[in-house]
Amino acid sequence: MSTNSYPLLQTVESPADMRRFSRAQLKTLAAELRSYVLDSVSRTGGHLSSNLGTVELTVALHAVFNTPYDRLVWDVGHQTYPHKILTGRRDRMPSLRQLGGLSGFPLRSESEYDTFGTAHSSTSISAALGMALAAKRKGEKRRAVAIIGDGAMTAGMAFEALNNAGVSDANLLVILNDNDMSISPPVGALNR
Ligand SMILES: Cc1ncc(C[n+]2csc(CCOP(=O)(O)OP(=O)(O)O)c2C)c(N)n1
Repeated sequence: MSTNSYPLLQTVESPADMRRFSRAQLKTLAAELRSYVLDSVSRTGGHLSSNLGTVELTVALHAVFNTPYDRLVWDVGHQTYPHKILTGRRDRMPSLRQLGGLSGFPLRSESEYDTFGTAHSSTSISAALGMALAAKRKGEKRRAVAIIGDGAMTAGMAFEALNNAGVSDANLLVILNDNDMSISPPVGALNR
């Protein structure tokens, strides 16, 4: 992959680099990031559409929050390729899902930006709530953000976590990525 096609993206070794960008530059960064995801996934295979759906969201989250001090918890984790690319793993994308290469999911041993190891769906709110409560007990001002899709949102575990979060005073943000698509078109009453 030629880095010439990604002049702004290639300057981002960690999210702190992009926090200096103007809003217009962040838009350009998102466009380059989208191309980079397309280019790399077309070579390695892997999840494509879910990652195309999180490009702008990932740029926005890393621009607004002070990651890795603030913690992002991606539900399932199949949509974290843009996150991996912006958090120091861009050049390792050709090794995605290969032996010894980058995991296709968040992996705590891979990066301090991967706060919670996933693949199983619907765990993010519960995990982020635990992180938020732990931060509160320790008097730390770090934020916890769960990002969950409309498919993952249909599971009981997500509702247990919401039930618990709603009565806690933890500093937790839950983002619903409601793109009307699960592993296939969504079914059931909640979607409607
Ligand atoms: C417990 C469990 N069941 C099933 C799956 C398979 N699975 C992977 S992604 C996915 C759907 C994800 O849809 P959504 O949460 O809407 O996220 P999107 O892909 O739209 O970002 C499912 C069911 C899983 N990872 N874990």
